[in-house]
Amino acid sequence: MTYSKFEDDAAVVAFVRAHTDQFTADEPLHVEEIGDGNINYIYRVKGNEGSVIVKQALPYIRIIGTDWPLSIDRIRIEAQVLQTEAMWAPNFVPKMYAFSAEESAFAMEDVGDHENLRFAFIERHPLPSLGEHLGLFLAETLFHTSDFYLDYETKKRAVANYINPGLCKITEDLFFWDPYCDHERNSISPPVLEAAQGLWNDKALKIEVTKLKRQFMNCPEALVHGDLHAGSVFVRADSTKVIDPEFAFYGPMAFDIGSIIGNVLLNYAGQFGLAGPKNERDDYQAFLLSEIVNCWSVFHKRFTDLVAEKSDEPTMSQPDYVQAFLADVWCETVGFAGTEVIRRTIGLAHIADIDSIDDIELRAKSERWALALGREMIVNRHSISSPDALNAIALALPY
Ligand code: SR1
Ligand code: MG
Repeated sequence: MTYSKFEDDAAVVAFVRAHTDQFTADEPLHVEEIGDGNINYIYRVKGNEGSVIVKQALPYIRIIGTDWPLSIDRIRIEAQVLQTEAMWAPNFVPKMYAFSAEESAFAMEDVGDHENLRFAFIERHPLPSLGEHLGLFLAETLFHTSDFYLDYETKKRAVANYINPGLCKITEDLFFWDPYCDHERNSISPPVLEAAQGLWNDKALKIEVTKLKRQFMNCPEALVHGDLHAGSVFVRADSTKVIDPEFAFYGPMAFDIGSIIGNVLLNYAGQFGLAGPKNERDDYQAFLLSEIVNCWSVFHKRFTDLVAEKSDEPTMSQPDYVQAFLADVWCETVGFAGTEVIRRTIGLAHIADIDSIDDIELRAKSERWALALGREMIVNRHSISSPDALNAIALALPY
C-alpha cells in the first residue's frame, strides 16, 4: 500500500466528513495546516463553531523527508494509546474521534483553548494545577497498563501490540548515544563545545547512561507515552491535556516521569537567561521546583492508592513492595530526567526554553548549567532520594 499526503484542503475536509460527525453536512469548513511538529502533518479543520484536529503520518519524518523512513504503524499506536489513556485519565487527553488505517490519519478533539506548556513556561504563566494533573495522569495511565492491574495474558498481548521499534530507535540514539560522542546529528553551540567534549570523555557518565539505555530497552513495565516533553502537553490554569503518544511502547514508568521532570528543569535552566525582571524569573524557578515535588507526591499517592484499591496481584500488591518499587522508580526517574536535560542541550532536538535566549554567551551559561545538572542527576541518581534532594542540587549548582 502506498500512503500519500492529503492532496489538498478538500481531501482533509473529505476525511473529516467521512469519518466524524462533528460538523453538519452543509457547514463550510476551513483547513489550516499547523506545521509545528517534527514528524507528522497536522491540520486544524474549523466549522461555524467547533473545530477538530487531523493528524496524518507518512512513512518518513516530515522535517527530514524520505531520507529518514519511519513506519506509519506509529499512527495506529498513537490512536490506540489515546483511547487507552482516555479510559483511565479522560480529563487529561483529547478525545479521539476516528482513525483510518487507509489514510494513516486520525481526527481528534481540538485542545486549542489550551496553550503549549513549553510556551506557557517560557512566558512564565501561572499553572497552579500542573504538577497535580501530571501526577494523576501518570499514575492512572501507568498503573492501569502494568502488571499491578492487568492479568498476565492481557499485559503480554499489550506489550506485543505496542511494539514500536522505529520510534524507540530514535530515542535510543538521541537520548543515549548521540550526546555522548561527536555525532553529526548533534547541535552544539560553539561556546559549549568544551563542556560537551567533557561529557564525551567522561567514562563514568557513559557507563551510567548505558545502564539507563538498557533499562529503556528491556523493561516492559507499563504503556509509556514515550515522548512526554513540554511540547506534548497543553495547559490552561485549570486543565492539562497530554497529546502525541506516537513514541508509546511498553517501557519503564520512570521514562515518562523523568522526561517531563527533565523538561521542567530545562525551563529552570532557561529562566536564568530569558528576558524579564530577575525577581519574576526567580519566582518562576521556585514555582517550577515546587511542581516537581507536587507531581511526584501526587503520582506516588495515587499509585499507592490504586494498588491498594485495585491490585490483586499477590506479590506486587504487598504494601512494602509497592514502596520499594516506587523508590526504584524515583531513582530511575532522576536518571532519565538527566538524559533528557543533556540531549535537549547538545543533541539534535533542542528546545525553545534555552534556544530563545538571544545572547549566545548568556545562552551558553544556561546550557553549561543544564549539562552539569544532567550529569549530576545521571551519575548520582542513587543518592538523590527525593524531589527535595533533587531540588537542593539544582539550587546549589552554580550558574
Ligand atoms: C527526529 S525526532 C526528534 C524528537 O522529536 C520528537 O518529539 C522526539 O522528542 C524526538 O526525540
Ligand atoms: Mg511529538
